[in-house]
Amino acid sequence: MADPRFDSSKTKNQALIKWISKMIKMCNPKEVVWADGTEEEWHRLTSMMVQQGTMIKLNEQKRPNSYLCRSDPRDVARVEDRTFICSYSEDDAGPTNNWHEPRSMRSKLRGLFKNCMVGRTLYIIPFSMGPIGSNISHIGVQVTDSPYAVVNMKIMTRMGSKVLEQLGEKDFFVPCLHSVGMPLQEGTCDVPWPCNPENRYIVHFPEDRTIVSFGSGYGGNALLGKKCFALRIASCMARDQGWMAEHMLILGLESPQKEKTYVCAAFPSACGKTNFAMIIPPKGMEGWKISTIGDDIAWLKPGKGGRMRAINPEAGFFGVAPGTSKETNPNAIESCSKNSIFTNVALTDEGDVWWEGMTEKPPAHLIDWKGNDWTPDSQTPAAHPNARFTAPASQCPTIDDAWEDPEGVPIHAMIFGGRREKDVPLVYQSFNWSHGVYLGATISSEKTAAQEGAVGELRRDPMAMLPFCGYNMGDYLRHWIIMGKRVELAPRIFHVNWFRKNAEGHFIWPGFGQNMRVLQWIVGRCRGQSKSKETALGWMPKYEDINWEGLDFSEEKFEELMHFVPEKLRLQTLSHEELFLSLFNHLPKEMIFERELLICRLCK
Ligand code: O2Y
Ligand code: MN
Repeated sequence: MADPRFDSSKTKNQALIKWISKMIKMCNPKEVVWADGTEEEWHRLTSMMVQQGTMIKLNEQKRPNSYLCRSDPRDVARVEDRTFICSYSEDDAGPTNNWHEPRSMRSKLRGLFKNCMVGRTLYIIPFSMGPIGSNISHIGVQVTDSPYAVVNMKIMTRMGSKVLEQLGEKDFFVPCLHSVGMPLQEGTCDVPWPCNPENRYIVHFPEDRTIVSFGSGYGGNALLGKKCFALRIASCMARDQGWMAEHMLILGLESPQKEKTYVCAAFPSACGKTNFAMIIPPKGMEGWKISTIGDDIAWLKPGKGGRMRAINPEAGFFGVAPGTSKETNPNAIESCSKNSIFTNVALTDEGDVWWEGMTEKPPAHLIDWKGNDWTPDSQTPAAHPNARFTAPASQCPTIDDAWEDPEGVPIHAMIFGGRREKDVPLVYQSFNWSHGVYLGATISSEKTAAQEGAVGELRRDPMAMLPFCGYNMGDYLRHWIIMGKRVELAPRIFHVNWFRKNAEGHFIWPGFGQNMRVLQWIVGRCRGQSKSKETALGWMPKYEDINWEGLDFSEEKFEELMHFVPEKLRLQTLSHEELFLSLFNHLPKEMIFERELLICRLCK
């Protein structure tokens, strides 16, 4: 017997009907609603959340059609120690993932989900990661009791009836089950941000391609299309199906001669990825135009022209607010100027938003992210450091004309970035694909005071995928090696480091828009137009190989920026051993050979 709460006539996909019916029976919600992503739904749900105290409508004149949410202070970020990969074998998850045996995990989750939506509405969100109909895109269906997740998913994905049409009767979808984990018993009042911090589980079943998330309403824990699907599950699908799911931004560069080049780039967190995706050409490079495809995730598949073709599986930005300003990233500021959701930022007396770094001088009075009065004398930040804006990518002034092209854009270069104050030069190019994979596999950042461990200690984060690869990192690196052979024209691979400091502790490189000069050299290398010299690390630009028009940067400073001490790097190279040893029986031999070759090149 069909559940009377569920209108199954919306789809003919029997697998979907069966799964949803099962979820309804288990979660036992008060009602079931298909989410369609329409404007009518947006207004209905945002009005409801304003009434319930979950959202505050911002000043319509200053921030049209936009809302502020304050989360429970215990629910403010992804929770890596509560994130699990439940593959059949522990070896398949590998030593860098939190593995849990799948049967006992399912049983645990069944217990948590039993009646977890009592008194709440269960929303069904059919969504497409990537342009609907693209052969690089994939479909998911999220079941959730969080209206906050529904309206964020409207911005971050393509959702609604068009997706159901695309799914058809038989097509495959990724089931994504989510609950805030706080049933609403009759007669009890709801809280503005329901969650269950004591029982958080962000769980992935790679073989079944399913995701289950319990207890958190925040970001990557609740918007399941993002890290859970587009990276952890998609990385497994990509391995099995011959494509790549990467934690990479995608941007386009058009030369003054109107030649367009697309690049992908991976950076560890806190390296200004969104700023780089929307970079503004500096003085002296006005003839260059940049365009944005995506700021966080790239799906790449061998395609037309013998190149990797990339799409951004997302439709919006879930950007870190603090530090974003008209000076650091005017395009991000414009992107969230309307139709946006702000989470854990501060509220101004005029009904607009504010966060640290938005303006040089903070307003005299604010309501902080916890709902308390705040003045510049307050001892705590007005916005949480992980406060976010959710904004439609279509509102980005630099959005690329081809950002929704179902064929994807052809990728000429891949860039891996590290955050290194010492030792590592501004830019160098790998000698070939397997050397490039080695560069990506060994990117590292010095730990900051905000991270666990000693300040300055190196944190290795292969391809910036450590928290996001759904399977064994060794197999993942092997997959990279294989994919380079699947295309005639594999992307050229580069390593950059914007963060080098001098003896006085000042950044040597100005960064931000000036990074365009490095991008110009990279484009030139891909097109056989830029010169370079061979070094032990790879191909490097000489001073005269970089375009310095409009920037006063001496050759002496450039030498300081590019200098490296072979002996020091050789010792650091030996420290790659630790990660490589942990992956030993899965690691492709190319990684060992590349390391040995590098050590030989670094020897006198
Ligand atoms: O804390 C969260 O849930 C967000 S994490 C995030 C969001 C947007 C882009 N990247 C990330 C990340 O952790 O890499
Ligand atoms: Mn990210």
